[in-house]
Amino acid sequence: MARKFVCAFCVSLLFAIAAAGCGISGRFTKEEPLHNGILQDDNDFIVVGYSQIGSESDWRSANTQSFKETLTPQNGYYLLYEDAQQKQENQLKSVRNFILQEVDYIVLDPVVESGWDTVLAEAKDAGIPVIIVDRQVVVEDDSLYTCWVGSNFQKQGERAGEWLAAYLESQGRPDNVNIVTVQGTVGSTAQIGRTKGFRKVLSKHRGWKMLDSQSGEFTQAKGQEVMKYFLDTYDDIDVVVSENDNMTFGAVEAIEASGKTCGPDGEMIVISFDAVQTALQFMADGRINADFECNPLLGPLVRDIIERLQKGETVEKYQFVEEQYFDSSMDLEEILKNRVY
Ligand code: GYE
Repeated sequence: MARKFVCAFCVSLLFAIAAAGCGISGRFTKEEPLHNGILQDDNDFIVVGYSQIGSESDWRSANTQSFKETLTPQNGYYLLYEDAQQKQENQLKSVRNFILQEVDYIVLDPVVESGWDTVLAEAKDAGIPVIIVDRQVVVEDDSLYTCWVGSNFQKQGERAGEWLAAYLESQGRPDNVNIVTVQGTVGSTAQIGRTKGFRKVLSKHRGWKMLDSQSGEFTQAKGQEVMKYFLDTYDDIDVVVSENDNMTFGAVEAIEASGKTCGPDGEMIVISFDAVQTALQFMADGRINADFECNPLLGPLVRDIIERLQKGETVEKYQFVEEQYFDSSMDLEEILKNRVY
């Protein structure tokens, strides 16, 4: 299925490098597609160009791994993987390279929502279906991409707000709290949705005051920096909403370094998003209160979409994944035993 260009040279070269590195030799089947460094029959492979945002978080690593484990030669795929290091300009370059290489499908996880119209129109003109994953794009013409699969970020934010309201009540605490938000990459769907969802609940509580919101770019180092600034600036923070786990790790470190405490027995309530293993461990250790899951395992869903498209079937334009939440009242040791990311 792969088109002429990518295959002959790049793919065989990359396989040759991989084969040399693994010490593979002899005759290759579809499972081992090389013979003397030459791809046997590139028509056997569906070539997917995958433009990933970066490697800024544990969530992102689990997401990348999910694609790399699923779109394998054994499953009939050749994956061209590009890490954009959180820069849209890098993603635009990757997508254009995929178009030049005449890949069969493009999978795009867009760092921010805007600025994709031109490049997606180029993909459409080249006849290459684009599957958007995780974050979304906002374009004038929705037919520029085939479909999207990912999380309902606004729902995550709303659930976080509702959890806070119920928690304050269960603790007999007054509905009178000062909140700060460590936001994700501004303009990304994960930031927009989580912020909007939480603010929707906030607007219903007169006693909730949002003291400040600043971006920690979804990274631990920036999360720590932003939290340190909040702690230096405000001495009456009751609740920290951190829009992903890695920023939360940094924020908790900043809180503890300042001599303050957080978590169910601490002075500050900490709410996080993603629910990766390390965060649930933080929760089990009493350092954060609640975490709203974001499922990174999108590889198999995209494989399913591609397989349906290959058969000429139509796919739903938007597919949301199922998610739950965790808080410190749960049996976290038990949950951690089965947690895969
Ligand atoms: O929450 C964060 C990551 O887009 C859902 O990006 C994703 C977010 C996730 O870096 O950890």
